Amino acid sequence: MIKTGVVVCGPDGNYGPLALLSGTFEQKCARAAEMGFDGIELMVRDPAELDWAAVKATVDGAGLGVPQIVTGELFGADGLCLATSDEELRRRAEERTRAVIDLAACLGAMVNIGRLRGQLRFVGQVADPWGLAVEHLRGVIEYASGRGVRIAIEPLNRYETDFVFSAADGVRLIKDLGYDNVGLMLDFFHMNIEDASIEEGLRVSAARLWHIHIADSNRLYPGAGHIDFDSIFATLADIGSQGYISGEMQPLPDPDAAAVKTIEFLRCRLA
Ligand code: LER
Ligand code: MN
Repeated sequence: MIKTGVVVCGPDGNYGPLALLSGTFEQKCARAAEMGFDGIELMVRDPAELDWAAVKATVDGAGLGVPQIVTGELFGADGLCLATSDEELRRRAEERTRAVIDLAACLGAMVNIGRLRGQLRFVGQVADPWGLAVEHLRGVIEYASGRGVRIAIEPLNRYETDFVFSAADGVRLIKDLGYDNVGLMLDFFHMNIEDASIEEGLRVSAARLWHIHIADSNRLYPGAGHIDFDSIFATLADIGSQGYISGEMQPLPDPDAAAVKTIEFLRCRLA
């Protein structure tokens, strides 16, 4: 069964351009529950800024699951990344990522790694930059494994990263990493740019597809752009996809209206 989620910024601020819902974190969680979402996807920067027990009490009190912690703002807001030749930056990125993994263990969530993975151009002039980037990811993945936390690699479009663009690239990275606690999350916005066929991308990754971000081609709420969701949802049903489909998009026309449009869209597609 597919559940519905929405990306929400944690109580430590309103950073990151792709979170939905308005008000305090408590109000956002209440709104998500009222709208009918099964869970919220927590956008974080620094877990040390959060009262973990209060976050857990808020989501539990609203009856919401937390399928994933989204980590893009560790890079976007604080410039942290794992694949880099800058040893000090990588040390700080690993330290912050371990804290996110600890928070995820507390909330029973996965941790996504998109822009946080760094870039091949950051690892310097080496014979095998992909291989070195893979090595730079191992430390936090092994830490997550020891904490019983799953890591979901997110392919991103070419304007946000320089490796792992398509679902097939994501499958290759998971295979090269070789850990059971590493899977794939796919984002329809990025797939619309990078995958020759979104349906084929879903099929090739089905065995390790753990989570989906939904937005339309213009990164607005689903239905506002030109993606053919009829065919995509037929494919999801055909491959027996489980997990969450979580709205991650521009908060337009406003953060609440975008969430309402998303849950209405998902409710009729998943009925
Ligand atoms: C994160 O989930 C994502 O999709 C990125 O585009 C954020 O920059
Ligand atoms: Mn995404």
